[in-house]
Amino acid sequence: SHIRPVDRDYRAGLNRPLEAEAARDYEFLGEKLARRDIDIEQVTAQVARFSVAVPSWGTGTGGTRFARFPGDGEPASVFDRIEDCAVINSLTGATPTISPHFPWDEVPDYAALRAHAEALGVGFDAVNSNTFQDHPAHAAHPLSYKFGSLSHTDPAVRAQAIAHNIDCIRAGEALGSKALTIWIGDGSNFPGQSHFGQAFERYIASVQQVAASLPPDWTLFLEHKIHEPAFYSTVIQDWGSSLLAAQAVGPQARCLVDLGHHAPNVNIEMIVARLIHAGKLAGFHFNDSKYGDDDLDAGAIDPFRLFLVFHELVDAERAGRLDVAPAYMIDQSHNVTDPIESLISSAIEIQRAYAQALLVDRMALSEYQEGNDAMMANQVLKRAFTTDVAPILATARFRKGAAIEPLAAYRASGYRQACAGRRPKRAGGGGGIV
Ligand code: LRH
Ligand code: MN
Ligand code: MN
Repeated sequence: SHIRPVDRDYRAGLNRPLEAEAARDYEFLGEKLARRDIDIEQVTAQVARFSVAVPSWGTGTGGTRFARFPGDGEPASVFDRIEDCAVINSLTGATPTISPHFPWDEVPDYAALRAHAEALGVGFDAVNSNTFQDHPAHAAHPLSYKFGSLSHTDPAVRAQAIAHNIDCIRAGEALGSKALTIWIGDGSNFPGQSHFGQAFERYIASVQQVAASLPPDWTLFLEHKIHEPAFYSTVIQDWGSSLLAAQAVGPQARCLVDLGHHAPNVNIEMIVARLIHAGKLAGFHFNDSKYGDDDLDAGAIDPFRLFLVFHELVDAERAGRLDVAPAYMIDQSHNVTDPIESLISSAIEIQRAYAQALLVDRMALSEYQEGNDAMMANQVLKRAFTTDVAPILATARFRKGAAIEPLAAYRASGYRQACAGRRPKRAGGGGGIV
């Protein structure tokens, strides 16, 4: 390939001087884990199978509503975004799919886009609809979403939003996707502005119409978020509303957990456990946050929480309580870093949390829980979390021909500089994800 990081030989060349040390670190960790009755090869095999989708919208520099500071060589089209994803996947070996967002991703020719992705070794994950802003340039959206979309008081706006979601399903079918993620910004800014019950019922009725257009092997992911853009009330503000809606819509609808979409201090890992109990967990939008929907890099602020989420998932999986494999996606806004570097690092952090969760001594934990030994139960988790699993991640990457050190390999490749030469510079200014 003309894209250096996508070239297997190029990566092999960068790996060569690192191989011996990586092997020694791996062997040493293997001995230590063996003393804990853990077979490192089993862990590495599971880690190697782990993957997380990259958001197409995360490949460009994000921004806040105050400003956006674009970098050089940003992707200008969905074709460029696919190339960036291929770079991330080639280096990490952990991100074989991209999650598109419509109409942000403008696709002139679906078959051509699919072929472009396949040639670069990537495929498509859940498609995302966008009825949280107006699209004046698009003939399919003549009406405004200022006062909502799927829950709008005006049936014509609801019909437009429903039609857009169905269009997204059709687009996803053309790309080989199997899920549609719906997040709406619908809500209110003033007490009294909106009738809570009626808005929720309108939302459910709309989503039922979208669901009626789903192919049988598709899943509908309903994503909740506590607030923003609405600041007084939000129609799908929490996992309770999401679960009620998913239950009303039927078996194809499930609840997606974006880690940034909860009130401060909420116990997200427990929400995960509850959704598993209900058989309604769809998957995740991974990111990290300090205050709200910050969309910071996964694991950057609170890696322990990320670990605790995976602990619940591994626990449920081992107990045979996961009816379907959760969908893992990243959803971040990269404002001060090269988005490719953030996505590489985030994919690794997510994989790290999974690897750590695989090390939890579940038999011991369960005994301490039964015996109400709070201290030792916590120690079991801490022991797994504090194990340095980096050699497992590096070995999993090396064995599949990815990079032992992805970030260093990315920088050495000069990929961004090469992009700067061939991609147009994009405008800065305020606001928005694109
Ligand atoms: C909303 C959200 C949702 C959108 C994405 C751009 O905050 O998390 O997933 O589709 O951001
Ligand atoms: Mn999200
Ligand atoms: Mn969000």
